[in-house]
Amino acid sequence: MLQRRQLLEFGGVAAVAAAGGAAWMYYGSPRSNALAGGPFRHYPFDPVAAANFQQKLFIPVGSGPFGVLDVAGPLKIRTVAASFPLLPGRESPFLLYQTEQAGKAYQNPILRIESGARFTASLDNALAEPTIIHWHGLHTPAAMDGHPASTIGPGGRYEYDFKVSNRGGTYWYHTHAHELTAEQAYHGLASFFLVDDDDQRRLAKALDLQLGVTDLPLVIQDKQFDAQGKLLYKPSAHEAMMGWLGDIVLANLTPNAVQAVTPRTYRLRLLNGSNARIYRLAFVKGSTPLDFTVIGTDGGLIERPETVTEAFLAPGERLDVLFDAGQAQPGEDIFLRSLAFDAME
Ligand SMILES: [Cu+2]
Repeated sequence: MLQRRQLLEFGGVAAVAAAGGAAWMYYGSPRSNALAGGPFRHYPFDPVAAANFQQKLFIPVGSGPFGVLDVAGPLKIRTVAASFPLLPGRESPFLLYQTEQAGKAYQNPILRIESGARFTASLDNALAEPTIIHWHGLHTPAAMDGHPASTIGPGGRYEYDFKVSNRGGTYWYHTHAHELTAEQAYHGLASFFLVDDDDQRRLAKALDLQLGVTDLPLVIQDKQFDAQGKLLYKPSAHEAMMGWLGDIVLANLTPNAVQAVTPRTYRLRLLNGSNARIYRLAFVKGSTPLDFTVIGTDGGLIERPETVTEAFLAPGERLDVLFDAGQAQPGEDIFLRSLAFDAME
């Protein structure tokens, strides 16, 4: 039962704000470092210390890592072993989905496609181990779903071809390799799959939202690193069953991220891409929780927006929220935090 306290004491993904520009910071705070098995080892990335939020939040652009790719035809996707500097200046082995479109290269692209469109892609496995892609949340025929039984070996290829019948919303894709899903996803094989439709466009127009500027996909993940800053993954038998927890919380692969914001409404597409950690998210100014509005969940936009001051997000779940950064004065910080909770209540 000692394990249980470890979940509870976790405090934050943090965000943000200052003024004319405020800032978002995303941090996690395992107050009891028991979950990392010792004192915090990676100064200056201690997720509890607000002063350490100095890394600019990674925000996707039109190509490159997590670039937004508006699907305009069949894609050739390759899984490759690569490296990525998760902790600044420290390369870590990482697994990536690579693809190209119109002369631009992407790694782990944020795929965006119109509801009702046909999605066609081949997956080439250039890893030394088996893999397969699962389209999380999308309604697909069984053979297109990336079930672990469809796993392909090194050098193998899988062809996907299905109609995107879901309505607009925030979905995602990730590895579903038989018995390797947790480890491969932890090492990078996951990204967003955004479905657009008229409702989404009306919302964006009404609120003047722009993907990558004021409409921000935000994947939250906890990870552990070794002394060299390389990703650490070696669950004990118990952890293999209960889930591997990290002691650094990354927002869009950025540790202790901060983002300047202006006093206006932002849409955040929150995705819990962690292996096992549940977050109880709140936007906090000082010790005051601020209002935010839930507009969508795993199935797309909800019937009626709901204003709340906190929300739970379990692994794999998405939450589309609107947050008014005007709740902070110029120069003030707002933190997106994960509050402590008792998982057994
Ligand atoms: Cu999934």
